[in-house]
Amino acid sequence: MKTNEKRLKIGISCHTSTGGSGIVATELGLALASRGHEVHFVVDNIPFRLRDNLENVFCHIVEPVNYPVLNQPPYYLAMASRIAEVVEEHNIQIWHAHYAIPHASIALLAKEMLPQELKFCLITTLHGTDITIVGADPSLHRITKYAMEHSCAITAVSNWLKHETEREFQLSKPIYTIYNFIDPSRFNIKNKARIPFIEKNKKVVMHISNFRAVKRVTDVIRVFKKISDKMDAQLIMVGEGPEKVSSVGVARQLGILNKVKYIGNYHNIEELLPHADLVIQPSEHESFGMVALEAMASGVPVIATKSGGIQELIIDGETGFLCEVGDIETMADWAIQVLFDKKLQKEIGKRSMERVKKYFSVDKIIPQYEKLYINTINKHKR
Ligand code: GMT
Repeated sequence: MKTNEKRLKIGISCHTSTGGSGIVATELGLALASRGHEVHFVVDNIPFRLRDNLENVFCHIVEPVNYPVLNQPPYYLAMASRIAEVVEEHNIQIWHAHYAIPHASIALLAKEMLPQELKFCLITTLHGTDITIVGADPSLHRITKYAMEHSCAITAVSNWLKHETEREFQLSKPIYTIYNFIDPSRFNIKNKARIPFIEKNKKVVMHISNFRAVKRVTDVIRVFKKISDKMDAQLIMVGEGPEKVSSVGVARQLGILNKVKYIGNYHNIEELLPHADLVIQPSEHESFGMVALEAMASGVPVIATKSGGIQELIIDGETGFLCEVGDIETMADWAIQVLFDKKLQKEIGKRSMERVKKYFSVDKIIPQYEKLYINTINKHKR
């Protein structure tokens, strides 16, 4: 089947908790649906950011059987079955798997189960830790490579991730870079809603993540200690994850726990971000840095690290600051400078918003996915 059709039927599988890959997959689905495509999610739960009840968005929840003989409910197999059913029922042309593990291999299994005339085109989007940590692990290296080799097209969220994947897996096919995106109009909030835990007359420093080791959340606390030695400030820690305990421990040790608020996951991040004077994301590496993008879209300066694809987003000194991983001193110096200098804070915020609009807005990125879908369908005719 050749297609010039404007309206595509697209399936999406992704992680549904607060990670960046699930957020990107959900926002992509919503944006595609609002451009008239029919979008079917097959997932374990309603995705974290699935906010609108759009006419052409469908969410199929996988419910694996739970039987005592099985030591775990066979979720991955149930998901493959569900994808095959959804493709058959709705005649889906493209399946878009987000985060190689396990979604690309699950989709391949679903494809294997379908008759020739229903075999869909599998697009796999690599998000970062699926390659750098999980897929690179010896236990999963082979299946990750297999899933990528058998995808009809592969995308990565930055050139850095594309090159890392090429280096680690030596694939025989190209990887296309398609950056993370946001809708700038959602982030350009003029009237800030009052938020009870944001204290007036204090500088507000924020960190947002899933508190995994790669996020180096204790560095955030150490930088904040230096900030709070110089000015009246509060630190808002947004998210949940395994390193939260150690960050609380460091804040207690440094005697600043009363200035740090842990608010857990927060749904309307676009309402929260405008209250921040600064966002600190000191990750070991970020393949793109979705949080930094959202902060920039809100006009908030970001301090991040010179590591990974985030260097394709932030121009050091112009639209934020990039420091060496673990360099608490330099991060604190920039933080203090930008927090004291309202003019600098504003200039960086303004340039950041412009950069986001120009290169990372929904209008710039979604057509790149649409083009890839259509080219892939035309290349892999059913
Ligand atoms: O940040 C995480 O560890 C979660 C991870 C995910 O897959 O959910 O985020 C990755 O994907 C995001 C969306 O493409 C990127 O913006 C993040 O930079 C990336 N995280 C890392 O590379 C550590």
